[in-house]
Parts: sequence; structure tokens; C-alpha cells
Amino acid sequence: MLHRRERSRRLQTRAEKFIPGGVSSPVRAFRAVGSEPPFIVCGQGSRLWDADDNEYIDYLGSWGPLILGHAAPSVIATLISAAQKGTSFGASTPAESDLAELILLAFPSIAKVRFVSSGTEATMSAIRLARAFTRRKYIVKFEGCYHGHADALLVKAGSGIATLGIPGSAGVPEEFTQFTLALPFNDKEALETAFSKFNQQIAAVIVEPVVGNMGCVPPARGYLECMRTLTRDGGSLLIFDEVMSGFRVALGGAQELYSITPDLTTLGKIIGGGLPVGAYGGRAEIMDLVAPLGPMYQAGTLSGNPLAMAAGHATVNYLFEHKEIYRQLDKLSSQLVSGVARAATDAAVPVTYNQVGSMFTWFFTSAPVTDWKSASQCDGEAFGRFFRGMLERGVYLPPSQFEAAFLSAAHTQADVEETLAAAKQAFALVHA
Ligand code: KE4
Repeated sequence: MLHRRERSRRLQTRAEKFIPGGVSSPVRAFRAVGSEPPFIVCGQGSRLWDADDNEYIDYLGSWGPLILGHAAPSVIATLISAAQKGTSFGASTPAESDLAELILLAFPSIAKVRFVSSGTEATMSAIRLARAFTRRKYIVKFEGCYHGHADALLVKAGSGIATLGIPGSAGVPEEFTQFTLALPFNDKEALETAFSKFNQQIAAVIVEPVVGNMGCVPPARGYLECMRTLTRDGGSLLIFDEVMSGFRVALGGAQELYSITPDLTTLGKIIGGGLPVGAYGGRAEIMDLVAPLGPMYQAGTLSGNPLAMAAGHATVNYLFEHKEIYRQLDKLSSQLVSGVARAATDAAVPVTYNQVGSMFTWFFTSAPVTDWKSASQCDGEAFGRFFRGMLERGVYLPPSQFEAAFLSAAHTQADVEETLAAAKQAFALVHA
């Protein structure tokens, strides 16, 4: 059944008069999947509705924050109550300590945490803090990992291993990326080469311990352990960017799942329950460098905003009180992911997949995806046809092959069965 698009089309035309591309973030323009973006007007549980009253089963979950689903009752009730007391004070509130306390409980590596308003601010601040603590300049990141749009992190990999990054965006002077190394993910040798070449000069390694931004790619066995050893021996800090994986792949994130203790952790998404939030935290001896205690400056008008703290606390507190959610999410996600992969095989469409808990990606390629090189071999056209076929059948996937999809605690067995039925039809279109 072809979805109506008239109202969304009109809304897109209107939005483009005021906003570049009509979107507040590029990926929402659906350019990567050759589709017109529906304008969303409502979300409830596992479902979304667009301006033309089309209904979708949502596997985007606002790019990760909505592990409890849309408009979760406990979150909304808390939010309404908080909003009735005001929206922002620019002053300390009890709500910040309430959420901070839960974060420290879930993440033993975090002795102190600072709230900001986005994941970008969190990683940008963590990098600055690592440089302040180590008094070093070089940063290591990985191809295919995204940590927000701070200049120093918008780099493309330089040619060859352990060569400095080149700006990945217009407007970023090469001087701003000259201390950023972009290495292949899951490549121990590249990491060892970088540490020997830039011996004792590396301030920090920042990594998505479970990558979401090239699609879902888990760390190879022993890889994070190797990273931990090299950074510790090299006097560098290990920053786990858990903006996406924090409270997602486990209550204590990837560091709990893989038993690795980073020096700094960045968080976002789930800890705001759908409101703007980010956070960075770690050992007290590092965090005590942050102003007003120390010389590393970072600030924000809406940092620790009472509504974001309230929605985040309601979400995280619910997860603490219902830890069985993680087993349930893993079970239902496994059924969904393997079921869709089976439908691809039945339709002779080459698809592999990666899944870590309720974070997953179907890759349109026949080879395993373990890094950016293998991810970039995917057939983007085929993914686009599948995406459009699913959207037309009421299934809302992330509008890019290189993004993770998410299942929430609001998704049901019936949602999965409906999705599998849609996938069988959508795969038939991929080669049509
Ligand atoms: P924000 O500045 O978008 O809140 O967070 C940046 C960020 C940092 N670290 C990780 C691991 C992230 O995944 C993100 C942002 N994630 C993307 C989705 N892959 C946000 C979606 C968008 O850019 O619109």
C-alpha cells in the first residue's frame, strides 16, 4: 500500500525556506536512501506517525535515546511534573546529583561526571581534558567512528597507517586536525604502529567501544584489551565514547560488557531520555582539572537542564529497576535480526549483520563487516531499495547503511512478526 506523502512534501517545501535542506541534522534529509523524509508528528511506544497519518514500527528510536520507547509513561509523568516547576534556572539543582549518582553506580570507572547538552560537547570536552591532563597534543580516533562534529574529530584517515588525519569537512583548517590520527578499527597492528611512531606523545585514544556509526560493529576479541594496554603503557588516556552504547548494550555500557576500565567515558542519548544531553566523566584526579576546580575550561547555559535531568533520571532509574529488560531486548532483537537475514537469504540478497544487544545493522554485502573498509563495500543502492520498501510497508529504519538500528522495551513480538513480513516483500524488490 503506497503511503500518502502530500503533507510531508508540503512541510518539506516549507522547511527548506527556513532551514538548510529543511533539516536540523543532515542524515534526516534521507539523501543516503533516495527517499523523501516523512515529517513525524507523534510517537507512542514502538510506533511513529507522520503528517499524512502513516504509521510506522520505529527502529530508529531517535538515534538511540529511546530505549523505553516513545512517550514512556514514567518519563512523561516526571517531565510534566518537572516542567511545571520551570524549564531552566542556570543554577544548581538536586536533579543533576540525582542523575549523576545513578551514572556513577552504573559506571564504576566514573568517580565524577559533568553534564553538557550534546554528545559532541561531551567528546569535545573529554578530548580537551585529556590534553590538559597529559599535556600532550595527539589524539587517536578510528575510521568509521563518529564522535560528534568538533573540528579536531572531523577528519578523514590520512593515506597509509598512522598518518595524520586530513579535514573531513569544509571549514576545518588542516591545523585543527594536524594532531589527529585516524586508524582502522579492529586493527591491533595499526594501533601498535601508531604508539611506537608517536611514542609518549599521544594524549588519548577515543573509541566507540561498540561502533554504531559505520553501522553496528563490535570490537574483535582482545582488541579493546590491546587498546587498554597500549594506552596505559604509553601514558595516554583511553576515552570510551559511550554516547550510543551507554545504558544500551548493558546497564554499564560496553565497559561492563567487555570488562574494560577506560580513563574517561562520554555519555548521551539514553541519559537524557530524549532530551538534549551529554556527559563526560572519569577518575577524580582527571575530572578535578575541570573548572572551577582546575584550569580546563568548559561551560554551558543549559548544561544539567532540569527537564533533561528529569527525563534522563526517569529513564535510567527505570532501567535500574527493570534490569531484565536487557535480556528481553537481546532475545527479541536476535529474533528480529536473524529473521530479516533469513528473509534476505531466501530472496538471494547478500546480507550480513552485526548485533550487540538491541543495537544492530543489516549490511548489504556478503562479507563480514569488521571495520570501515569492509563496511564501505556495502551495496548502498540495494540498501536504499530495501529501506524504501520497508518504509512503504510501515517499518522505519535508520536512513543510512552506516547507522545502527535499535529495538526498545516497547517493541513486541507482534512488531517483530509484522517487520519480518514486510522484509520478505521488501527484499523481493531489491533486485526488481
Ligand atoms: P550529538 O552531538 O549528536 O548529541 O552526539 C554526537 C555523537 C557522539 N558519539 C557517538 C558515538 C554518537 O553516535 C554521536 C551521534 N550519533 C548520531 C547518530 N549516529 C547522531 C545523529 C545525527 O547526527 O543526526
